[in-house]
Amino acid sequence: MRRSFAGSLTGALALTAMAVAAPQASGGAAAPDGVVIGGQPVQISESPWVVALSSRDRFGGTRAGQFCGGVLVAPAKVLTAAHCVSSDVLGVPLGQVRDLRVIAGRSTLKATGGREITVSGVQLNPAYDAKTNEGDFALLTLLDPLPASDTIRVAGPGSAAYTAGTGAMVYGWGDTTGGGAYAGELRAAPVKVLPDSACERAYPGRAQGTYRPETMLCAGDENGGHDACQGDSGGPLVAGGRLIGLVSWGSGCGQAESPGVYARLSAAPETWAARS
Ligand code: 4AZ
Repeated sequence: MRRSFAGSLTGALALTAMAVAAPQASGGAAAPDGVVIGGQPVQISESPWVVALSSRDRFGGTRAGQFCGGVLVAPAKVLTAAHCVSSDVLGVPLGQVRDLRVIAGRSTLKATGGREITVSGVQLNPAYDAKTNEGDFALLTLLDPLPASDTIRVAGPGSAAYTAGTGAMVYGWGDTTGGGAYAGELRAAPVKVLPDSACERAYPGRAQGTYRPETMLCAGDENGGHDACQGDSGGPLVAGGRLIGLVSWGSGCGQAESPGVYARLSAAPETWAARS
């Protein structure tokens, strides 16, 4: 049983360690069909703005050190979740992680294509609250820029893309089952922006965390089966060709009554990404 952020972060770390160890012990487990939950493999060339956050030092080499997702919003700027660079996730303070990198242009983590670029700076959203997970944004600066054509634009605050009922896609290399089966290839799952009331009902506070519509976005599948999961955090939720959310938190994965909670891009610091 997984709780929201604080509990799930510890879980994410433990599950990541398991996922790293398991293929070595078994000689390579087949990846179940899922993800992200209920997704399909996608080519990175079709969504070049999806990147993986990596530290082999902290997470081992089996999955190229992948532990979160991110999104290229400018040639040398990657948006991710603030909680992804917390010591809860990293196991040590950020300053002690010597090999924090972004992997771009690679669908299959263990392949050698694309580029691995050193993260030269990390800015936390000044409004991020680690207790409530409000404003779950961090901006990474890359040592070397990527092509401008690989970036994605952010939906402006007034955009219809944030409206309940909008179809969206969530991308990641995370758990495909909710049981610690991590995807070796980038996957994407179709979800819908849900009314804030769906997440307010699911996460009224107390043990599950609290949904705050000003800074969070509710998305998923009313019938369950399509969702983000552990390891997808920081990755993109895209609607109408624009970034609308970052995978942030939730209770379990793919359950109809517990939708995914995303950091709402309209609440990100204004100077962090080009909006249109
Ligand atoms: C996590 O812990 C996590 N089902 C991410 C997304 C969701 C749940 C947990 C949403 O990274």
